[in-house]
Order: sequence, then C-alpha cells, then structure tokens
Amino acid sequence: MSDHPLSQLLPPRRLRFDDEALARWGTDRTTSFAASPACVAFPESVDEVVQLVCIANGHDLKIVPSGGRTGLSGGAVAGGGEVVLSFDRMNRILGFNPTDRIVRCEAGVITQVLQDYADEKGFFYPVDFASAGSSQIGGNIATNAGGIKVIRYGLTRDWVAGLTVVTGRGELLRLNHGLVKNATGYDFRHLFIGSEGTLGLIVEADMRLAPRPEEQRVMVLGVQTLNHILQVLERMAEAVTLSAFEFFSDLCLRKVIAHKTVQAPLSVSTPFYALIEFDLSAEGKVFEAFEVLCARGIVMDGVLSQSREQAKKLWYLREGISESLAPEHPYKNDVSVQIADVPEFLDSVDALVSRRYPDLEVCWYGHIGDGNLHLNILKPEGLSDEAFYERCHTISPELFALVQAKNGSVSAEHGVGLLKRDFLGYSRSDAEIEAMRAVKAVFDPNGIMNPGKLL
Ligand code: 2HG
Ligand code: ZN
Repeated sequence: MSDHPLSQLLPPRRLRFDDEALARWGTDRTTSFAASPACVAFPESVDEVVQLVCIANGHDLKIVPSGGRTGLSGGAVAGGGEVVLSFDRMNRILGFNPTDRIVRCEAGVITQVLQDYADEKGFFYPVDFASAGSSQIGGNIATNAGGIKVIRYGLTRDWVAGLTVVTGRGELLRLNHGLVKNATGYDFRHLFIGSEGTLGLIVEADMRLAPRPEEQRVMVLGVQTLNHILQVLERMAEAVTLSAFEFFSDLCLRKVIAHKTVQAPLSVSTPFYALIEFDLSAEGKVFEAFEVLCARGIVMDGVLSQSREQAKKLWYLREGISESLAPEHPYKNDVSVQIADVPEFLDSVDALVSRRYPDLEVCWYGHIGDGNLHLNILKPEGLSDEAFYERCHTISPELFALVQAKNGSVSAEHGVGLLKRDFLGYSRSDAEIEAMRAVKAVFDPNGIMNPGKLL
C-alpha cells in the first residue's frame, strides 16, 4: 500500500495493512463491535504525530487513537476504515523531577511501568486497576481512569500535572507545564482528560507522584445484604483512612474460583463480600470495628492478610472478576451516584433487577466506597448473543432512569465510547451536549478524531 498518503511519513513496518494488525489494533475489550480499520500507524515521535494529523486533515482520513486497548465501551474501536494510531512505540519515560515529584511520560507508557518507576524512586503512583499491566497512560488520561484506590487518591485527572497534545487541527499544545498554581484562564488540560480522543491526541504527560504509603493490609468480610455492605463502609471509614472499599457478590466469587485455582476467602459463604484496604498501622482500629460489626450481626466472618502475598491473593478475588466473566460476554453496566445516595440507589436497582431480570444471573461488584457500581448480567444458556443484548438494551433505559433520578452517571469510569453514546442524555443535559459539540468543532473542525465516539 505504498500509495497510501501516510506512506510518505512512515516506513512499511510502522504502517501496517495486514489482517492480523487490523484485527488486533482495531478494537478494545468490548466484544459487540467489529473492527475494520484501513491501517495501523505506529509513530515514534511527537513530530510524527503532528505530521500524521496534518496528512489526515489533507486527505480526509479519520483517526482512532489506540493505547492498551483495555477499554470496555468501544472507545478504541475502529469500525469504518479509519487509521488506528497506536502509541505502542511511544513508550519511554522521558525524565523525573524529584522536587515537583513529576515523571514525564510518552503516552504509550504502560501504567504498571509508571507504578514500578515511581516505586524505584521512592514514591507512589496511586491510580490502579486490574488492567494496569497493559493499559497505557495516554489511554488512562483520555478516559480519566479510576479504579480501586479512588476513595483515597482520586482519579487519573488528579495526577496529571501537564499534558502535551496534538489537536485534531494538527496543532501542538503544551498544557500547564507541571505547575501547581496557574490561574491564567481555561485549563485545556482538563478538557483533554476524559475526552476519549475526540479532540486530539495526548502524546506526552507530566504525571505527579504521591508519597509512598505504609504497607497495606487487606480484609475480606462476609455479609448477608447489600445494605450491610454500606453499614460496614460507614463504620470502617469512621474508624480509619481506607485506601479501598470494594464489594462483590458470591456469584462473582464463584466465577473467579472457577476461572482460576484460588480458594474461597472464608469458611462460610455469604451473599456478599466487602474488601477493604488500609495502612498496616490502622490494623488495631480495623479489628475493633470488625468485632463491633460481628457482634451486631452485620458481618458474618472475615479474613485479614498477614503479608503482601496474602493481600495480593485477596485482591485477586475482586480484581479477577471482570476477566473471569469475560468468556461469557456479559452485558456490562458501570454507573455511579453520590456516596450519600448509594443506599437508596442500591435498593431501587435491586428492585428493578428482581423485577426485570428474575431469570437472569446478575454479578454485582464494584467500587462502592466511591459510589461506583458494576452490574454484569450473564447470558443464559441457549439464548443467542443478539437476543440477549437486545433484551438487556430494553432494560438499560430503566436503570439509567434510576441513575438520572439521582443525578448519577451512566458511565462512572469506563467512558462513553460507542457503547454509551446513545445514553449520554441520561447524565448530561442537551445544553451540555451542544457545548461539547461546539468544543469539539474548535479542536477538531474536520471531525477526524475518533469519529462516532462520545457524541
Ligand atoms: C473493574 O472494576 C473494572 O473490575 C471492570 O472496572 C468492570 O468488567 C467490568 O464490568
Ligand atoms: Zn471498575
């Protein structure tokens, strides 16, 4: 394909047209969209990205930015002859400034590489989730990734001190330069964070690090009801600073156990489990709270990690859920409400699920400590994928109406992409969506950036 406009920029090994590359880089972890990009480009420098965007504008080529492709909303799916722009070859750590605790990364740096680098330097990069081993920093920023430690450390947004982006026009913008204070008007850095590649490409980022925390302990507690989970949250959060508060149902646990050879954490099985993480020095207080919760019949049993290795094993019971369910192609929901609204919201979702999904198995889990609930519905045997998705699609608006009634989000942390695009109106007003379109037109006037996603 030497006549392709991008052949003047990239050598054949960095501009691939083969079926294997198109299938691999043309999609993410969503299963309901087919990949059909025209080619996959692998730039190696910011300058090449700028040139690529300029060529794309001149030839009406659409661009789908591609990071670790771990997304679950179709944000990295190239389904209509687009150029996939992969950051796999822009994966260097460019420097470290210990005074400001800032690491400068290319967009393709793997999350775990940044975590390990921070650790080597005596610091901590706190954004963490199950796909940290393959997701890339650029993708994390483009989706404002959350994960398991948000309750203590916030979202990716909170750690981005500066950004270098190439807009859909092909302009290079250096945003915020790692400053703590910068009161000079609109902060475009925050506009690009969470923009899902619809405004331009994130090419480099200044990521701030946190002080390294003490060793963490993990406890898994068995409870009878969702409501009891919330009582555990209240009591534990009152007693200590939690680094994580997660929950999962017994069905999720059984799926993880069946998927990998791991053991059940407790000698009894209970309908739900809470997983908490906290500093080692808080262990005594956690134990006191645990005893009170047991005495009140709120907690049935619990297990506390005694080493890093054990903590990791307990974490796997929660972090392994998504991977264990993946072969069943579940219908995913990722919603959030304010933490104060969680109890009432859970009750209403619970009622909806038993009314509308009585014959479907639902895996409940998520980051309930920050208001984020993942509801994965499993496809019954014998039902085709299409029939199943169609049925779930008809129920989703009812769930989203409950979310809307609480001013919640129809996509807490997985992004909008293709999957939630038609439901955006449940969380954002018409005026907001119109303003989003206007903003996109400023940065991407020819509409070449990640078409069909988000808006
Ligand atoms: C998690 O918290 C991820 O495990 C994935 O956000 C959730 O697969 C899912 O629905
Ligand atoms: Zn999650």
